[in-house]
Amino acid sequence: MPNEALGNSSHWGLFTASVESDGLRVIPDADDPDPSALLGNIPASLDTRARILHPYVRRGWLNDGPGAGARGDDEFVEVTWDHALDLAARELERVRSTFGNTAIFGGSYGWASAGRFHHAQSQLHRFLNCLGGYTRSRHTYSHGASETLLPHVVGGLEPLYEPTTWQVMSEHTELFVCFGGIPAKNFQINAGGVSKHIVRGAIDVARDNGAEFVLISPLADDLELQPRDQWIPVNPASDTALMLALCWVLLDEKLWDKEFLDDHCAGTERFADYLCGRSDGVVKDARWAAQICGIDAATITALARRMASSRTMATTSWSLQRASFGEQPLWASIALAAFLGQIGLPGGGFGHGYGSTGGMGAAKLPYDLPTFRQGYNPVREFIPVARIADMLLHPGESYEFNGTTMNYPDTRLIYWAGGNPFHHHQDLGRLRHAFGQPETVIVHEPFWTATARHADIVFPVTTTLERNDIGCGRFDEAMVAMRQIASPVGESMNDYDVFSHLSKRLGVHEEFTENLDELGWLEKMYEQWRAVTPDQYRPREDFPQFWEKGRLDLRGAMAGHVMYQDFRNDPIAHPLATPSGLIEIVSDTIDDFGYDDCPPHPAWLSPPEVAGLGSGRYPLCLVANNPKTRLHSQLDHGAYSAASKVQGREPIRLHPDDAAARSINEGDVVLVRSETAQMLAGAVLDDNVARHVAQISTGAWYDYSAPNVADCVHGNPNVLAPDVGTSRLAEGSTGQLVRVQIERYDGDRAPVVVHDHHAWSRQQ
Ligand SMILES: Nc1nc2c(c(=O)[nH]1)N[C@H]1C(S)=C(S)[C@@H](COP(=O)(O)OP(=O)(O)OC[C@H]3O[C@@H](n4cnc5c(=O)[nH]c(N)nc54)[C@H](O)[C@@H]3O)O[C@H]1N2
Ligand SMILES: Nc1nc2c(c(=O)[nH]1)N[C@H]1C(S)=C(S)[C@@H](COP(=O)(O)OP(=O)(O)OC[C@H]3O[C@@H](n4cnc5c(=O)[nH]c(N)nc54)[C@H](O)[C@@H]3O)O[C@H]1N2
Ligand SMILES: [Mo]
Repeated sequence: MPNEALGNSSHWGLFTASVESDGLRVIPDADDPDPSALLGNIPASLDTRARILHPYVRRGWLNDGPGAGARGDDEFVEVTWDHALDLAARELERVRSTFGNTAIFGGSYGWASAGRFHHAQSQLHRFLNCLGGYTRSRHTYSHGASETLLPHVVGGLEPLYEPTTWQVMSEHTELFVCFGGIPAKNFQINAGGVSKHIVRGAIDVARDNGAEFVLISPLADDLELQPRDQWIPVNPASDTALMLALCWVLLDEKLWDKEFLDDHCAGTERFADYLCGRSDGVVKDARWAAQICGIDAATITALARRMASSRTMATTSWSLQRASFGEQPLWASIALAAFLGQIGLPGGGFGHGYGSTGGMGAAKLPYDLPTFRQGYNPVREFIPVARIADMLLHPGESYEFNGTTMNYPDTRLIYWAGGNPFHHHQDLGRLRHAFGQPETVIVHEPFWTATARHADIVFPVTTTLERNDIGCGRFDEAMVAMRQIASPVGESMNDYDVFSHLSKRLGVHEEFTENLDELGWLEKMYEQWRAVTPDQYRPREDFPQFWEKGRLDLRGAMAGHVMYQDFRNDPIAHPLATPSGLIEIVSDTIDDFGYDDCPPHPAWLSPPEVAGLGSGRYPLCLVANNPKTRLHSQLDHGAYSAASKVQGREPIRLHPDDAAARSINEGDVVLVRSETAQMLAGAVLDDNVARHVAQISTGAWYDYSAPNVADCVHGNPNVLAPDVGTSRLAEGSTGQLVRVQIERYDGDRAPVVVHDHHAWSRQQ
């Protein structure tokens, strides 16, 4: 390959890279005002210790057939591509003809890599659709509770996909009240790419225009605090109580916008009865919330008054709903914003996920992007995404989801490409057991992740550095040529080529490939997109010109968008798509479901994550949030991620007083125990962490090489987190919070071997 610097894109930004004698050199894009430090992980893409270099088949499966042996603990046998492809094709054919396409689980949730063509899930889904379909998964780990709840309350997903923009807020918002913050670590990222990181700059402009920020979070660094800001440490999983009390103050002091509530909302009276204790005998006043939230009543009252006297944006991070009864804080925040009556005003109302990604609040393009079509999936079966282990362990059993009684399908074959369930799912011990159930597991991965280690057939695939693609995110104003920089590592192939080979063996080659190669597809996707893009925005450049130029600026982004403006101005002419056409503070639909874990209006249900905080066997609440130094588990072995580790383990932050009470010093290895499992981590003392709270990022690769020492010796918090849904309404993931105890660990020092496949194999 040439060693000139070529353009590329990642979920955390544009860069150019070149292969130098001492490794890959990565340079952030010159036009990015705030490039991400995560680019420092990219050279590790080519690290052969972590890469899968050949196709492999698990010994037990190869010798004794589907289902045999111990998935995850068995050794792998290197095979030729032809052999591996023959085995996979035969097995797919056997499962589909014997059990039907429903028996193939192809949900394959995960972020994969940037790039419109080599998007691993699209590749897999198109391939499986050519074969007659697959059982899919619905919604996300990011905001599964929101995706189910929002249509009931506001009639759609506008808060997630078309929120009021930063441009509007930086001009108009006087007070940002940020539940869960606007974490700078998170707005580095946007799915599909982010050519310009604009959020930090937008916050600066808002501040210059006089905006003030109130951070409500157990962690002080969920916002880059300035002297005028206020940090209100809150007990994890208690925000709903706080929001209810804020509503109560607004009601009690008649600061609520009665007119807005009357004209735009359904159920205010019943909700007010609940706030005042008329329905359950408990007044949700500031004193009540103070005990639950760990905030004094005067602070709550003062905050409510301040919110009522300012143009206020109340935003909840997605993390709030990734916990037990995760529907409640989001719903309560909408009720709170409705009480304030600023929904639909520029810079007022509620937001959900500002800062959760770099795209949230960036201007959206009013047209689609080039797409690799997935085709039609005739299989109707699906699961809410986080019910994967339940599905595998309980085939045929019924469960509730969003008002429907559903049955888990009987999975015989799992096919995963572009995700890492042994990163993203909860209770990984249970997931290992669940992955032991089906007859066959096929995984495409560049790296020896725990998911690859739980496969029977492992196909080594390329990273973006080793292929050509088109890069563009949905809130992005640039489309870039992602040019191949390096030769495929080992024997790895593009996902597309693996599926092309399989489709030939299965008789659907033409349907899957349309007889096009990589560049042929890029040209087709680009030209199809150009043809349907509205005239005024259509780029002049044809594909060869675009490819030569390397970059297009996309036009038309809706920088001045205000969410629900039309509805606010005229709710009769522009009703919401809810049964009442209004914001449903009370939902009769949800009422009819009769779920005690998701009542018909926002309610305090006392999540186990916060009940009895500071006492009992698991006195601490561990915040297992998204990582600062990587994207999920991706490139955990990269330089930037590796530099954060403590004695090679994932850092866990504790308040100095909580550490002192446990004789834990900075840099100690600690044992973290939950009801579910135990793991090792490396202690960091930090008073940015509230009392009785600890924090560890997700994404340390699951290292189960020394089960006599701990379930994970590296620090993947998903070994600890219980595998329960938010509620029967959404069945969303609850991985954000888990109750733990932490102690200094002076025992056997099992090394972390997970990033080096040779070291791992020796350990087995
Ligand atoms: N406890 C806890 N758990 C959580 C969360 C939490 O807050 N707390 N957050 C959750 C959230 S919001 C999310 S979105 C999930 C994220 O979960 P995932 O999206 O599953 O995590 P990633 O590490 O991004 O996994 C992507 C995988 O795809 C691989 N990959 C990259 N490019 C390619 C490619 O081109 N082809 C193929 N075949 N593979 C590729 C990568 O190597 C990586 O292993 O985690 C969830 N898990
Ligand atoms: N660097 C980086 N950025 C990322 C990602 C990544 O892996 N790395 N992942 C991306 C993805 S897929 C997603 S979905 C988003 C996730 O976006 P979020 O879900 O918003 O992100 P998290 O970091 O999990 O949580 C944000 C903060 O919420 C706070 N928090 C947790 N529980 C509570 C609570 O009960 N109450 C209050 N008030 N605060 C609480 C925590 O202190 C935490 O730091 O991030 C995206 N951005
Ligand atoms: Mo996510």
